[in-house]
Amino acid sequence: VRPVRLADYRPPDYLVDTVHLDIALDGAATRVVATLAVRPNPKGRSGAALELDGDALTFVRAEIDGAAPAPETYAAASDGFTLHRPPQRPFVLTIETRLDPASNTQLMGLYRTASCTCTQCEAEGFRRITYFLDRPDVLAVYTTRIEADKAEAPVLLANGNRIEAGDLPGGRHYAVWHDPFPKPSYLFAMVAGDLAHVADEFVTASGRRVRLEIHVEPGKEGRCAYAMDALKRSMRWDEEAFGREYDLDVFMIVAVSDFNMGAMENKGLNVFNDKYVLASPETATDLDYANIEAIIAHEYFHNWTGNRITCRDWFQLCLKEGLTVFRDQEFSSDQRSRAVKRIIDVRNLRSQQFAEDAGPLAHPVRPELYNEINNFYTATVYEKGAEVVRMLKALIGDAAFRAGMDLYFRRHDGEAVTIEDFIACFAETGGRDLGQFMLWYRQSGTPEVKATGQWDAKTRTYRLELAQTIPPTPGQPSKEPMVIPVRLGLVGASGDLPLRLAGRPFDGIVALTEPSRTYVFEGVRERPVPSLLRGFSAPVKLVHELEEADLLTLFERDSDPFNRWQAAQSYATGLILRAVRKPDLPIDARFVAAIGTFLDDARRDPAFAALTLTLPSETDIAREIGVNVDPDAIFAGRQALRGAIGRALHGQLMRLREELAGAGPYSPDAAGAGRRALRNAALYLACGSGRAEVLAAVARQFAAADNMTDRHAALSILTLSDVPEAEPALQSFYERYRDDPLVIDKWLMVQAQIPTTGTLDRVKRLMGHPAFSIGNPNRVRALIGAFCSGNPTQFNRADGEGFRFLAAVVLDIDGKNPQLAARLVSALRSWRSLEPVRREHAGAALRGLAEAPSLSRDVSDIVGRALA
Ligand code: B3K
Ligand code: ZN
Repeated sequence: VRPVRLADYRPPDYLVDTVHLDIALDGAATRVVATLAVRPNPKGRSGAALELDGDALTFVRAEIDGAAPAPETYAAASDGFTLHRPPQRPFVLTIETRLDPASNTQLMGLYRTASCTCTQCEAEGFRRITYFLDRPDVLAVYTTRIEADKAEAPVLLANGNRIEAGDLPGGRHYAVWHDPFPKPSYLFAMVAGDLAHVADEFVTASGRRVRLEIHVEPGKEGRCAYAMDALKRSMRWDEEAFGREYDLDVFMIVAVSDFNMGAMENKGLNVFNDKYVLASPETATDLDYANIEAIIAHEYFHNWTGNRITCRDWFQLCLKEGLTVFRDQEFSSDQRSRAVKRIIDVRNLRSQQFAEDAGPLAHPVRPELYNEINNFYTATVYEKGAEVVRMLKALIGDAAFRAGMDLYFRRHDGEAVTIEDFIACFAETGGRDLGQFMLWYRQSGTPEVKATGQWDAKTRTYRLELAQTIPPTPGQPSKEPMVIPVRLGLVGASGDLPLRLAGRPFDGIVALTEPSRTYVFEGVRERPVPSLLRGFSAPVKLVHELEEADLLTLFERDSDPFNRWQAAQSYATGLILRAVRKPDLPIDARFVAAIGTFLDDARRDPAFAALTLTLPSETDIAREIGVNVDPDAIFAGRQALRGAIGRALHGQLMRLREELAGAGPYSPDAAGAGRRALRNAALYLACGSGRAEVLAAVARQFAAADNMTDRHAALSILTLSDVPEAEPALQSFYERYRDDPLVIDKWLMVQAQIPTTGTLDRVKRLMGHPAFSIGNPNRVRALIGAFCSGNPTQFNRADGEGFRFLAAVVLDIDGKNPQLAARLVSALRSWRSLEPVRREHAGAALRGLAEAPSLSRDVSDIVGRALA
């Protein structure tokens, strides 16, 4: 395969103004008639052939302006349709194709899921429905007619507003939908099936009434209330925070059970993985609720950032994704606790994106080359992409940022644009040159910022030197210095010291633009502890050697909650690293004592306290170590710290848990969720003591919980602790929820994460369990994904069995669903940082995959880059 390069971008030679799709669902002989109003693009090459994309299509016939073209004037194959000499004026091209949605196991294009027939077109799925200029810079107005058996598919949905519907002979019926907003083909969607729905209404700021519908499998209507509420809050928030109103008469969400990812922002008809719609206290955890809120918001926000203004080409993916993640993060921050949300997002950024950026799959936020675009829906494009927008806001200030967004919406509504177009708006409103800032889009790798400081008592100054380096990454051996916003303060005995920098009051942020720079703060009357990178103001690795006493000062006194949390994490990380290197040394009692003091006050902000009590993960520690990683040693080191805390503080932890016991029924709100998070974090640590009465409390919580959050937390503590109580709990959990696939996913997941040697066999056994299905992405991710990405010791077994298992499963899945298979392989993205024995096994598994015949482009791209 030849890679696609950003540098090769050319405008399309033809444009399509309108699309009429006539889709008659009829089992394996589903008929699609597409009528396209085509015209030469004044910006394209005149006289060029018209080459429409296709993928696995069966061609039936074509017409140009109502007449069949001569056979030698066109070519139709399963992977494309070419008109050799198209008319050099507007013309109407009609093409008929045949499809079989039921045999589409890729879940791209038109496919069958349990309750309906639905579509997924992003990135290149529309070409699996009909021949088209399947690229985001071809915007057309779509009218969709769907015809189906009325008993089988009483509900017929597509983008836009419904303009017509009626019955047909033979028990069939039809509906016609029209979407007045020009859109790229990747935003096309239709759904037909036997669905139930809940409806509501939203009145926009300007007084327009919008009908809201959530369509689900019949019987699941009772689980949509939270999603609907989140949708209405999202709609209001986008009006208030960004001045964006919804633009159609109806907004629909459809929940489906077979879906390759989280959700899809099709215009007016979002299609969701049912996992991110359906929730009830009995079946969903607080985390599920938070994810539903964030993803409902994310897809809704795409209506402006992605749909009304879209990407010129797929290299610009972060234009819509990074920006929309930033927007959904801001939404959740406003709905819940900003500090807590920030910590959760940074934790996720570090564990996913930093890991990606440090390994062979590293790529810039805006890649310059791809073999398979589906492999670029990554943490780098999404999460680092959001960080870049966040830095932009920090650098130019809130007001200029908002003005820049307003300008972007005004200037580019209805267009397909680039990152340069986006950034130009902020250069204008912020009144500054953002040339150097563009490096954030071009340079991959996580910059390292090294800080050294010195206080001078005589001159009352504090000299802070910041130096940046950016590690080499694939294809980018050397880097230029970036612009790095560093929010900071100096903390004294009674909190933040008032500072002056270069003779002026310091506003709390510096922008490092050189390889290194020294800042001299004035008026520093006491020895301060620097609090750097407050709020995680840039996606960098901060290297700042602080004494443990200084970390404690920050933990106790920093005005920035993120850095209070960070100080505790850094301290704990240091202790675990020490335990990994010197397993025989006892754990530092000062840290444990500080946690004890902290517990006295933990009730004030339970959600924050829960995060503080959550020890750095094994993956965090592995990233910190970087080379020759031994996951077993890391596991043992982390357990040593957990054990020390549990043994010293179990009484206090269990009392705190008692005091926080909720009164009244479960509610998924942030306050309740925070309380439960703290109780369960305390229980997990207390359980590290190994004491019988703590274990008994976990087992009681499992049996008596009135909500899934507490029941699931208890089950996961039991399984992680490898105690005899785990098996009966797993058994009873299964019996209770066997008919609820989304809950059974949790059952699969906790088992996949048990950190003991029997787990691989267990996972293999579970693949044969009736609850498992290799064709369903949710089941595969819950069992195999959780094992490979969420069980460091067992996936990375020293005998290599974990890697060989992954390779075998990937080969099996690749034949059916390449996107899903490719996702699984990325569990090996950090293989080079393993110690030599494991590294050898992992490399062999990758090489084995590389040699397999008929590998999909998706998997061979990931494997090829992982081995490069
Ligand atoms: N835009 C979709 C992701 C599509 C992934 C295609 N492989 C969901 C989202 O980011 O909102
Ligand atoms: Zn998105």
